[in-house]
Amino acid sequence: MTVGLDTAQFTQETIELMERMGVTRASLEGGTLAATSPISGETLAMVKEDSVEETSVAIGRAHDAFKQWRKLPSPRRGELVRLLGEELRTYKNDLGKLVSLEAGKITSEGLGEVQEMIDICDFAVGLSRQLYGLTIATERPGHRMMETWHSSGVVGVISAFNFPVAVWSWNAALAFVCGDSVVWKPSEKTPLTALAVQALYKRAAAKFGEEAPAGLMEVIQGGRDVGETLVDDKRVPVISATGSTRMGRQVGPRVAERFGKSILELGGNNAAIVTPSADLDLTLRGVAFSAMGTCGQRCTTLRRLITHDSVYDALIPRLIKAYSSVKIGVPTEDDTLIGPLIDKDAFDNMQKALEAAKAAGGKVHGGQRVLSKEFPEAYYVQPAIVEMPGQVGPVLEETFAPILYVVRYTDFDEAIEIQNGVGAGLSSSIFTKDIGEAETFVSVVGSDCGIANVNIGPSGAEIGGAFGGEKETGGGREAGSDAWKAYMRRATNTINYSGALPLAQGVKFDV
Ligand code: UN1
Repeated sequence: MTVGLDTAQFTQETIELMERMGVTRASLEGGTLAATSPISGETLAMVKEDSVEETSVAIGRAHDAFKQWRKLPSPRRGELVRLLGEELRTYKNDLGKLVSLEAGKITSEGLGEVQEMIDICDFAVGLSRQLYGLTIATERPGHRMMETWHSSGVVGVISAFNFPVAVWSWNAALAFVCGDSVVWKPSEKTPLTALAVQALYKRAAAKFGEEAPAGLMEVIQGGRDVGETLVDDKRVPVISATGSTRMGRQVGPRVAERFGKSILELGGNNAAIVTPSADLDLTLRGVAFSAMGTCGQRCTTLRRLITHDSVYDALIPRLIKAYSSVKIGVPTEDDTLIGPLIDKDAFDNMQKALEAAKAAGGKVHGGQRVLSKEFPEAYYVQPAIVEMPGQVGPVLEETFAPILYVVRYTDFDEAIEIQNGVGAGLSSSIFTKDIGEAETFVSVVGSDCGIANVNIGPSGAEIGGAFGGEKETGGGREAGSDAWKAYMRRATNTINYSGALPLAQGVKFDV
């Protein structure tokens, strides 16, 4: 671990790699939004914030762009996304590094996030030739009935700090091939990665040519008022919001009030069940990545380990040992596995949750702040394992930090009940060699989550599947499978080529 990061050099490096991606120096200076790095807590740049008026003008530009863009055949629209994927391939190292510097992810996870963007671009390019509608049997002779998918309009994307660029791409790559334009409100904690993505998008659009209208991809930076302006604007038929359940509770009703559609991807309180037949070596590795990776700051992070009595003593002490030996530190250094928490609030919330766990009878291992001498303005923590007497207190809530609560079970049905006994319904998993248990877990009477895995942890999903969850997770689906349908509007068309006018349901109306 490096003691005493050379912060001047660190800022310089950030600016240089942003300039390589096409961000102008002027856009990094003189603004009112401080971009800070969780690695050291230092300010890397001062980014301009948009006013409510500027936000509204940006939405207007995106709306105008949509009216042009929707007329282009979707395979041609796919070409823009292909070019975007090319830029991402070219600048994978730079953008991945910037994700590490701004969000605190370790190198492989920063790169992995950009890979996820490349993957969704590839997916969307293929999709651009597959926006299939149905032909439906009609009861009327000489008629044909079909379903057509049309572009929706402006898609508003609200994203969180923890996947500062991939979440944008799951939405934007689909929206573009679907013929929609995008207005993106990134997290205030990660404005720089958004600027970099905007610059890379611009390069792709310039290569694509004039058919990509100005305003097809707008970025609005700022706080709550900027987000609210986007959420309330009638020219934005689809809002895709990723963040806390608290945020979703506000966004969902506001969008519904004006009959917009929302795609909500909110909190997770994800569990893994460890059964008597589990391969404990594999379980240990799966649990370690899912629970400690990204410093516990994924919406898919493993937060509850529901462990059978018979394997508890063979697994939990080993896990506690593994927890105490992981390398915590500067995320861009080799071998670091755990980077910093995003900020002081995240640290305070973690400590509050640990206090509440103790008060509820929990036995806490780890969880303390580390490296505070070297980085007084940054928040590095020892990931925590908490042995709980049951699923009570803070175990029922998502705390965005590396805390893994362990509870015991004896009976399989009870384990499923514990798994499903929380508000959120994002991701889940089971470690077992018993086919009956595995199949039950993924069946209708098993996990109630949008993602249910066997012999892997709940995090680290691929883009090919639909991503999202049920209950307080909000019900939205992004990325793969048929998630594209949420970005389009469906029209049912009946065409009469018979020369007669038979009415459906045998209705007679002769005039
Ligand atoms: C998130 O934390 O908002 O499944 C997204 C995963 C990642 C995405 C997480 N592919 O862990």
